[in-house]
Amino acid sequence: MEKSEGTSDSQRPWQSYHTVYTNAKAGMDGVDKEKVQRIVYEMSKGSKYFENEERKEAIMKQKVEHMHSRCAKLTPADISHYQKVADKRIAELEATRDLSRIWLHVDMDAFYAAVETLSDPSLKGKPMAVGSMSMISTANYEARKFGVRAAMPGFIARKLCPDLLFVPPDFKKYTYYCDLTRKVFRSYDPNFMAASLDEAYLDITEVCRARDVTGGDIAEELRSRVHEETGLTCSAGVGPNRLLAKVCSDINKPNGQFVLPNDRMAVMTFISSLPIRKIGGIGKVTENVLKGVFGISTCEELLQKSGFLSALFSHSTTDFFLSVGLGLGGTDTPQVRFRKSISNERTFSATDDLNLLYQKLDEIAENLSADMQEEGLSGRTLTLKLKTSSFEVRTRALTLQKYICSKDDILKSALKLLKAELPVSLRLIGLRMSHFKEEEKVAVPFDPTQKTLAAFVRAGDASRNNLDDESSLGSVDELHLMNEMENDFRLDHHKICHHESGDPLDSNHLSDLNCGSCNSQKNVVEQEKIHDPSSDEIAGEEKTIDAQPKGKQMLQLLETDSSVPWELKSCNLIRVNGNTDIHAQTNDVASSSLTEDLVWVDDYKCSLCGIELPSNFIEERQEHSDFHLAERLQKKESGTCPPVSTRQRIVRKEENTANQSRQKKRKSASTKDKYLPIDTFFVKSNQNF
Ligand code: DCP
Ligand code: MG
Repeated sequence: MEKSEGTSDSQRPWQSYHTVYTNAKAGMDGVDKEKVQRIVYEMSKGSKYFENEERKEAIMKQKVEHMHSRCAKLTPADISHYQKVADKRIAELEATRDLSRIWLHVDMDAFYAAVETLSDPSLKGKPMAVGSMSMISTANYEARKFGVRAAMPGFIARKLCPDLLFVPPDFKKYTYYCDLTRKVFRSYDPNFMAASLDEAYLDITEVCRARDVTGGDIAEELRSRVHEETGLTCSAGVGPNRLLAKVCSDINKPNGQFVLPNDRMAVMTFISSLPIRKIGGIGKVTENVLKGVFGISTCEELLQKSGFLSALFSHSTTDFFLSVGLGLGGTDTPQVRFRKSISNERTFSATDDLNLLYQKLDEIAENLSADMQEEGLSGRTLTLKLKTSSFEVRTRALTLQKYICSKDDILKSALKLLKAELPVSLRLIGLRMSHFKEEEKVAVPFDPTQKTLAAFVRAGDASRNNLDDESSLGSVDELHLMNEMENDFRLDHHKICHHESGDPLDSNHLSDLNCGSCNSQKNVVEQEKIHDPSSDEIAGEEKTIDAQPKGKQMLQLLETDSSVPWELKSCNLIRVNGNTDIHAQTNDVASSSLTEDLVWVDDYKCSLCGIELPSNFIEERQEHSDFHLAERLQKKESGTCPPVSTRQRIVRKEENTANQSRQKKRKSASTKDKYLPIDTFFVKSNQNF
């Protein structure tokens, strides 16, 4: 429908319906956005997915309003104080600017679709998508002209583009081509960082120096070598750091490149007018909040509003925003990391059929076991992740006395966890294993989608891997900054299995259980992160700022998925009530009693041991809560753990009232309903502010 003057917004409700697949990707510049939005709106209306999107939208609006009112309460004295804090931080960050390195980010063009076209040249020039009527993984550039894109359900794509051809995914092929591209990347930077199957970061400083050529020359050469080796095209960005290189690689897609010189003025000019959404780590929620509350649309405005940001966001988030405003990003090559968890999950059409659910669990256990055995890993903590038919995400953990890796052992434990949840209708099941044997920990190449506190402080870097935070067990985007509401699903981790299809909308639309998606993920942790000198630095800074007026806790809600309260999400344990039932059924299962014990005081400190972890370090927090979970279980098994009902939470004097109120709410919730729906919980949490 064309825009017509005088038509009110209420007559065009699709205009405010934004979902991952109404966002533009490369190749979608000329698309009639309003038409796409209307079709997506009309075709999704009434589905559970739609309801969930609406709920998330409402929560986001609530967040914006809350922050708005906090912002309005700032006095001139507050503003002046926080401006000084921000100016000092900007100067400190500026002092870390490193223009000595040349980074190249390379990203294959329409990767899966291009590989399929190589196999079947008859697809050339025709609009085509890889995936099914349920979900598509990617679309070629011909299809993108119609608004078709990754993460969109196929039946909507077909409506947008009636001639659209569908090709089922074939991960073996993608891995094969991925390996070919990586051989080329390695010849320019042996320590290149893979960010997903189709993208990588290369430090090309040395090769440029040795051959006395420019970054642009290397980009040209690398792209043509990739083409020679694979027959596929790719795009590249060259810049003084990874964050900028990533932004640059998207500018001239497909089959193009963009070079940003290693010059401060050039960087500042480039970044100043850059829309914030182009930055990896800034997704829909962050964009809406920054725009809605502070009127920030461009990176330059992040610096202009630095005082407000400093007043209302956590230190790490403010640092991230300021770093973006300065065009800073990662320039170092991080050290070897160790894998800290490994996971496998599957999305399928929602079902409560026990046989099907057990079958899925069986397959996932088998895949997880195979991955673990391939890496020679055995672990003790198994986490089950479930997404219900109404998109509620639950996770349950279990820690065993012995290390396991066989399918049978995994399945036995997984079944215990799943049975405790029945009856339930599910659309996703995942399993994650952590707590590996020390001697088995496998060093893996750095993955820029993983982030640690130390690395963040050093790098101020972000990679646009807008993972669906509900979609991958323990998945982390580079900054974990705010929760993306997107379903942008990318897993890499050098693993074959990477596919999202499934059933984002109501299963009435299409039910094909065999079309489910499957993901493997291996998470890593940086060695010696606790002793990183730069983390000491930030700790010092925190003290200064912690002395400032409180009131940031509520704002931290912004930094996680809108649909999952941050403190629950960070513990990755969603259950908020009725935990004792589970304990009665199995001694192994540690449910969310931990969420009642572990509170992130001031959104920084673990109430159980005092370790400091900012809220956006979701993976680290999850690992940390797993640790306490295991500890609790061991005590329980040895009979030294106090019963859940008599738990003694360490409430520090600085613990915020918001957390206390949440605790109260949880305790007073009906014991009949084991699970307080996330949205209900969220509303309740918000009422406390
Ligand atoms: N992918 C997926 N699901 C998503 C996004 C991507 O399965 N939601 C897969 C298919 C893509 C591949 O990952 O081919 C790489 O993702 P990109 O975002 O790089 O998208 P493309 O390479 O397809 O297109 P381009 O990079 O040209 O925009
Ligand atoms: Mg790509």
